Amino acid sequence: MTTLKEYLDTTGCEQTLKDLIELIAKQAGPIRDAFISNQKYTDTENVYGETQIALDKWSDAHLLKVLEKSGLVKELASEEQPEIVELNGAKAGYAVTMDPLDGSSLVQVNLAVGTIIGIYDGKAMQEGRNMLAAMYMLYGPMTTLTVTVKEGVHIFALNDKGEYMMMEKDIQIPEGKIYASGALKKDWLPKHKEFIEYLEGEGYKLRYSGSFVADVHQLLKYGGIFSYPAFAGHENGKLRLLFEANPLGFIITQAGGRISDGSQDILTITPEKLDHRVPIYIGSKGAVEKMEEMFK
Ligand code: AFP
Repeated sequence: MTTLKEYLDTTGCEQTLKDLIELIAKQAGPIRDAFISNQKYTDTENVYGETQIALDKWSDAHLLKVLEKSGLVKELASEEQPEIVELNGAKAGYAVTMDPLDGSSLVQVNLAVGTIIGIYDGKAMQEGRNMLAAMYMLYGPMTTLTVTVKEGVHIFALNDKGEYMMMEKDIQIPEGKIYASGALKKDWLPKHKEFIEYLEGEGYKLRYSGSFVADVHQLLKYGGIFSYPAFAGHENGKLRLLFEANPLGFIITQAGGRISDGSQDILTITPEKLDHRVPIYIGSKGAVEKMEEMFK
C-alpha cells in the first residue's frame, strides 16, 4: 500500500508543498486526541456569531502554532480568526485557508467532523481555481485524508502507526442519488424548493448531518448533490467561500464533479472579504448542471 509520502513523491509538487501537506495531515492525531478534553461550549463567539466549542479554539490555536513554526506559510486565513494572520520570517510563500473544525456542533454527539484546508501561492484571498492543493481530514470511525494537488483526488486512511495509507486512488464522483439541503424548509426560495422536489421525484435519498465536510465526502463515493441555498433573508446562504466552499469545490471538481452558486462556478468568484458567503450546490456534474438549468 502506498503511503502519503510515497504518493506525494510521485507528483510534480515542490518539496515545500509536499512538506506542508504532510505536516497538516499529521495534525489529525493531536486534534483527535483533544476531542475528549475539549467538549464544552465556550463563552466566546467566532466572527459569524456562532458559539465556539473548546475544540474549535483548540484546533485553531494548534494549527496556527504548527504552521507558524514550520516557516512554510506566509498568510493564514482561519474561519475562527477575524483577520488574516501574517506569519513573519517564512522561507516559503504559501497561503493557507482553514476551517479547523468543520461541523463542530456534532462533536458532542460523536458524529463525523473534519478539518478543511486550501493552499495557495502568495495570498489567501484569491479565486478558488488558483489553489495549488486542497485537502481535508475527516474524523469519523476512521481518520481519513482526502487530498488533491491537481493530479487526481486520493483518499488515505490513518493507521495505528500514525501513517496515512492510500485507500482510494483517482476517485471520480459518480452520478448517484443522495441529496442534502441546509436551511429551514419554510425559508427555502421557490426555485430551490422546486429543485428539491424534482430530486425527490427522481428518487434521490436525503442524507444531511450538519457537517459540510462529512456530507460532501459521502458524495465522492455515492454521488448526488449537497446544497446550502440562499434562503429568506440570507441571499448569500450560510457557508463560507474561503473556508468551506472553495477547498471542497476544488476537490469535487478535480474528481469530475461541480460546485455552483446557482448560476456560476464558485471557483471563479473573487472573494470580497474574509467572511464572504455563497449559496452552494456541490456534487455530481449532472445534478449540478440540472440545477443550473432549472434556475435559469
Ligand atoms: P461549523 O461547525 O464549522 O460552524 O460548520 C457548520 C456548518 O458551517 C457546516 O459544516 C454545515 O453544513 C452547516 O454549518 C450546518 O448548518 P445548519 O446547522 O444550519 O444545518
